[in-house]
Amino acid sequence: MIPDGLSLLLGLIDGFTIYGEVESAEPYGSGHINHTFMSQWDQAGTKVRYLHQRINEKVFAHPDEVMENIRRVTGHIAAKLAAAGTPERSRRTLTVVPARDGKPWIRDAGGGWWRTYLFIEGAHSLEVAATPEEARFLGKSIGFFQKQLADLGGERLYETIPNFHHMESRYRRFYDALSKDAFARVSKVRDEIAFMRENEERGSALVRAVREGRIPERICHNDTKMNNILIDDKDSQALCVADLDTVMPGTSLFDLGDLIRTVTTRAAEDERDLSKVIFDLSFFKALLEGYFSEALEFLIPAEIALAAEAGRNLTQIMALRFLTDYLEGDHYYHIARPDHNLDRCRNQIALIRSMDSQWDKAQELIPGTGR
Ligand code: ADP
Ligand code: GN1
Ligand code: MG
Repeated sequence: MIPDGLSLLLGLIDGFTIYGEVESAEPYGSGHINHTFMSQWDQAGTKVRYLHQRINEKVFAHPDEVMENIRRVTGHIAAKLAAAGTPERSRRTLTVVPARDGKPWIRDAGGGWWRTYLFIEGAHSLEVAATPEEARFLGKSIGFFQKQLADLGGERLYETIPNFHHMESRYRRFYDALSKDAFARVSKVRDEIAFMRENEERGSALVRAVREGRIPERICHNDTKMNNILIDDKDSQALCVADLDTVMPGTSLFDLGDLIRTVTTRAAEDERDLSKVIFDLSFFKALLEGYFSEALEFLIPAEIALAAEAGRNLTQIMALRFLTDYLEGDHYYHIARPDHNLDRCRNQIALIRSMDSQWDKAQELIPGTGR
């Protein structure tokens, strides 16, 4: 029998540089990609928790490169926080707990890759934003994150997932899944396929802007959906940007776009009642204000001008990826029910339609467009 994730973890957990005795360990969080666990330890009478993850190797072909990026990025942010005298620094960036051999991972018996972080206590994440104020601080936290990494020196970071937000290559894969129709699902999704075809040209707006050199490459997070941002229970402000596997070269607009996708509607990403999937201009406005309060100082006008387009673009790429995964038999995203990926795809299409119905008003909220 293949051991489950928890058994694998318990078999190697003592290999991390953690003092004391492990008391319990259990699955944790609602991410779609890695297998995440939380453990509790007794350290001379103090209870301390850790976060452990088995890196998804189907998604990240080179976990050693993922960890090298994370080591550099978290080291850089930690040094900046220290230089600024920021309190509670180990709650404000992820801290990798190395293995006893000094490596930032341990391999399990099946070849899987495990890592450990300090568990950030007294924090939570949101699945949906409830108020414009939340949208504002979520935006600000990503603007600040990008700003902190703007001066990371040394070699270019590894591309942990090549062409991650490259719409044209995502379309190639979609057409491939369509022509194979390996799970006989194409006939069930005619409307969604038509939507994807109609929007293909517009969808490559960001890719074209990069290719033509109109917007610069920057280090960005690439996966800024809101549950990757930890919020302090004490003051309800953003505390720490987590889920750093995809921190790599990209554009500032990938991060802003994914924030817009997840923060500007009060509906969850897999909400099936599409009448609830509404793009809310007041959330969009607050999100932009928060993000630009940090990012305006380093962005160029061409990036700022594409802000609304970025939100539409990242929503479209997610609709396309959910649909492709559905056609390919749901092998990428964790699903909790049949048709989960199709529900997610329909939800994202509904969000794009809602954005489109308020497009001119959204554009007017972008700095420099004559409010
Ligand atoms: P996935 O790649 O599967 O999305 P994440 O790295 O996002 O996995 O982790 C899953 C969830 O666990 C996150 O959404 C976040 O809320 C929480 N989390 C991640 N890292 C920590 C940490 N160091 N301390 C506390 N909670 C964390
Ligand atoms: C995945 O890892 P997680 O759950 O935070 C995905 C993102 C998608 C998101 C959609 C590495 O994010 O690109 O936007 O699901 N991450 C990866 O919910 O593919
Ligand atoms: Mg995550």
